[in-house]
Amino acid sequence: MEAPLAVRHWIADLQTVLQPAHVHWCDGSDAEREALEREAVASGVLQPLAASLPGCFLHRSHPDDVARTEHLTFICSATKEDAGPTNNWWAPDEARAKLTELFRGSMKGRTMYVVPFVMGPPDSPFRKIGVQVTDSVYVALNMRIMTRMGDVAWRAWLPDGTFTRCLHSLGDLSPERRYICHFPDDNAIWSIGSGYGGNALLGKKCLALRIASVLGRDEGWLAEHMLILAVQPPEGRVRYVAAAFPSQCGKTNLAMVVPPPELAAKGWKCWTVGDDIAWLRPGPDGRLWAVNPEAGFFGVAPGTSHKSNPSAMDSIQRDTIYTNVALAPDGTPWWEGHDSPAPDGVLDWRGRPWDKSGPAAHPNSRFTAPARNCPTIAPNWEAPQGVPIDAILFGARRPTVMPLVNEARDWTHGVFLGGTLASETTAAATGKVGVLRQDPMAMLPFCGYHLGDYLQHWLDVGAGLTNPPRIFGVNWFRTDENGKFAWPGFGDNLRVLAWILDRCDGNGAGRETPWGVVPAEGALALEGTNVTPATLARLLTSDTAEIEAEAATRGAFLDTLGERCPREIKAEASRLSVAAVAWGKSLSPA
Ligand code: GTP
Ligand code: SPV
Ligand code: MN
Repeated sequence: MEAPLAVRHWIADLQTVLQPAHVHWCDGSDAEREALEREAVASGVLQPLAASLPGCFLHRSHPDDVARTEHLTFICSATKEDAGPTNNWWAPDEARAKLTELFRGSMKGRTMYVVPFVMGPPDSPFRKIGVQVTDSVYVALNMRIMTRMGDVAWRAWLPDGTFTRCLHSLGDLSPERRYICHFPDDNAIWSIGSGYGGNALLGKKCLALRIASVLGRDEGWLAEHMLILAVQPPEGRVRYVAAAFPSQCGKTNLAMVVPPPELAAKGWKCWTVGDDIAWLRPGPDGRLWAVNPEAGFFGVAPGTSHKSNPSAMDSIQRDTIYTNVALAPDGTPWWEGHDSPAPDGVLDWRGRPWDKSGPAAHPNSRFTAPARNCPTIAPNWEAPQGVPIDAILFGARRPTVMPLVNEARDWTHGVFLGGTLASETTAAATGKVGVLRQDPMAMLPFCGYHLGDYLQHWLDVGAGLTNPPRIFGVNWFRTDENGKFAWPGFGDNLRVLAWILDRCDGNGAGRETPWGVVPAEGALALEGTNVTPATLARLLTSDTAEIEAEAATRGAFLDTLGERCPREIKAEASRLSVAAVAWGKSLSPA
């Protein structure tokens, strides 16, 4: 099928700048996939894996190109104020001039792949269209898994002809000449110098979050860094939960949660709708409806095993691209936290015999697998209108302070809790790991405009909902006195979801704290775990002084947003510290 004229003109213009040796228009067919895979194997970009893993390949990225680079990511809005204090801003003209220099001739001797794609189900009224130009066959093959790629995009072309122009080149892969630039006013993304993940698969964080968040602001919806999960309590109807956790904080795992034996025996069931991004819209019924814009999982490999995430393990047995994992001599991938210990003779993520001086697999090594491979994919995961959300969760890595679960008083309180979320940094982005930072709604690296406006937009969307989801905080990462995780996590997180859904129904016993309501004693089912009621009580408690300090930190963060931070949200920070003091007094009768 022929591309629309606007696309053909754009590509012709790009050809003169990029000067590729060949142009390949991707159609998305199986024959094309096989041809691209052969090409990638011949050039050493991909390595076929064991015959027991049909259609699976290993890719080793450049060792300086293994994660998102937030300091090289820019929002090029008309003014710095539009990008806000949390984004790197670059004046659009300057950014374009600098990058044009780098793009000029960058595809000499290379093939330029034109990758049309749809974000969202192609028959969804909420879909968005992108066209990515790239000189990376790895990126083209990943986009084929992560999006609906090929001629389908021409068939799903929007009536008004809008599409996101996504320009990508590996350049020379030097971090010195790496820039990931977003032009929200032009609906365009320019990325050069990286072939990895969110830097290079432009449909994902660049389009579906940074650009889409701006489209959502203008069109009345929300683009969020959230998983979407379907849960059916015994004899109940199917409920839907959306959860925002920062990168590497458990979205894929919760999206694929498997009920622990005790809950499975009672009849609990779960299905996956999405594992990383949700587009949320108010529906005509006054509820919030969620669509997963992606078609695959770009999941964290380390820690993934049949024990922790059997659904993910089943999803990655075929048609999967593994990036920066270790390689066993039998041609199967390996990583820390895999089912079995490291086999003898394993090659590390750089392809060298593993000398055990560091991890064998890179901590941000990943698998790219089609969502349809997932045994727990929800039958309605591609529903054009999405699924109606009952509960929104905000969660993060917090060894202390934040309770295992807490229920926000109301939408505004929930927007405050989510909007001032803090978490320890992880290997998903370059930089130090384990540093506590404010990551509002898990969107710090992904919101394409001023965060104060973003919080206001959340309030506005909430005000338009007659039946809004309830909002909760969760924290799977509290540690005990030995620094070990005190909550078993993974499948057992469904125990927390069970209480959350009970609360949504007006049931579930709770007790008031400054964080909102937490489960009352005995309200959270523990049989089958080794968690004692005393441990649970500790998981649900925060020290008064800690809460006060947390309120101050959150308030100070909101101050950095300046005038654009909604007053109601700032007031919540003061309210939290007052509540902490009052609560402390009520606990110590002296
Ligand atoms: P991104 O793809 O970067 O957005 O990450 P994500 O939010 O999908 O995180 P993911 O589910 O891949 O988990 C990241 C890491 O956290 C993995 O190493 C998991 O094993 C670990 N993890 C996930 N859920 C839990 C949990 O409930 N408890 C504990 N202790 N660890 C968890
Ligand atoms: C994340 O960092 O949140 C990811 C991986 O999901 S990436 O695609 O690199 O953004
Ligand atoms: Mn993510």
